[in-house]
Amino acid sequence: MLEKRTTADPKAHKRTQALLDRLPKIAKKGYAFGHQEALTYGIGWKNSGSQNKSDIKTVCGDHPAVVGFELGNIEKGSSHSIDSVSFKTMRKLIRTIHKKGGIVTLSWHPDNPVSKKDAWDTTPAVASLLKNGPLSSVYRDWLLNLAAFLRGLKDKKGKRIPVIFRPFHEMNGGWFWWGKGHCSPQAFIQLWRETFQLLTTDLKVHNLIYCYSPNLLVRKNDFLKYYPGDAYVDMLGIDIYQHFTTALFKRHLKKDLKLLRDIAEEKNMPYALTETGLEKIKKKDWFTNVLHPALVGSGICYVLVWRNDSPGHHYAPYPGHSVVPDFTEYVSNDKVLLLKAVREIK
Ligand code: BMA
Repeated sequence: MLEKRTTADPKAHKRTQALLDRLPKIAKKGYAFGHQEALTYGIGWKNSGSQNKSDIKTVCGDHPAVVGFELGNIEKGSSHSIDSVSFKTMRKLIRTIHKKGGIVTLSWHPDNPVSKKDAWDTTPAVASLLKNGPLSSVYRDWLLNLAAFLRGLKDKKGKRIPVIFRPFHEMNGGWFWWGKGHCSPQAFIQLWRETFQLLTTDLKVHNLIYCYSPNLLVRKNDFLKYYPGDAYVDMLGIDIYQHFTTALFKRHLKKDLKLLRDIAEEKNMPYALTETGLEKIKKKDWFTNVLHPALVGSGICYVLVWRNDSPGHHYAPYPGHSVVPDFTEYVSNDKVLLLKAVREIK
């Protein structure tokens, strides 16, 4: 990034702007390593809020620098997320990470408001949520609940904690109700813009860095197909998982990270690999020989691997995992920044 970028939210708190300014500084030193729900739970344990634990720390001595949390269910005013995490605990852990100098990113898989099934139910719903749509008041109520949580993210002194907010992600894929084939790009863009307006103007939420984050690209021009505009976005991301061969994954990373870089540089925005992973990490040199070579020098400010839910669904090592030696070597690389390294970058 060549020059300072101002937050999309004109009333963003100073600390929000400071977080946005910090991201390119991180990218200059390497890239931050992130893990979804790192402190919330891991394989065989769950945090009630007071533990200073993550699978990553147990394995290598330091927490990830970026920690993701899932907000799905917050819109309904529920006490627990779709992954059964208490929002009270989540709030505590967000405060913990922030205090330690780490960065928080929030994903959101809201239920389908029409069918009332989960986010993966693709009954068309976006148009109904828009202003003048039949469910616009339902959506306002959702955002009221979301905003109450976001505004409630405060440190001990009562100052708001800035976070990276990544709503309606992977919209160029067809698996969520806000995704490709279930709404028009125009309706998606309208939903994003209205969400931004409601959160910033009506609900006075000013601690968000807005991250636009499609999935792996199929065609070159796909990235900006659902893009709401520079006035509504602070940073760019992309989600790329290894679902098939290593060779294919490497090709995807190379091509898409280059494309992401070109677009982000043109917009003067920081950018990240906002989700990645190889489920169960059965490849013993995945971190050192697959992930790192693709990321080093790519200009991203962070990478985030998905959650450690269970032995059958996890993306980061835990004690006893066959990838632990490789991961330990990976994080010893001075371009891979864990919490202690990132807290020094202010
Ligand atoms: C998905 C899976 C789901 C989970 C969701 C939100 O990728 O891990 O099991 O509910 O993310 O965290």
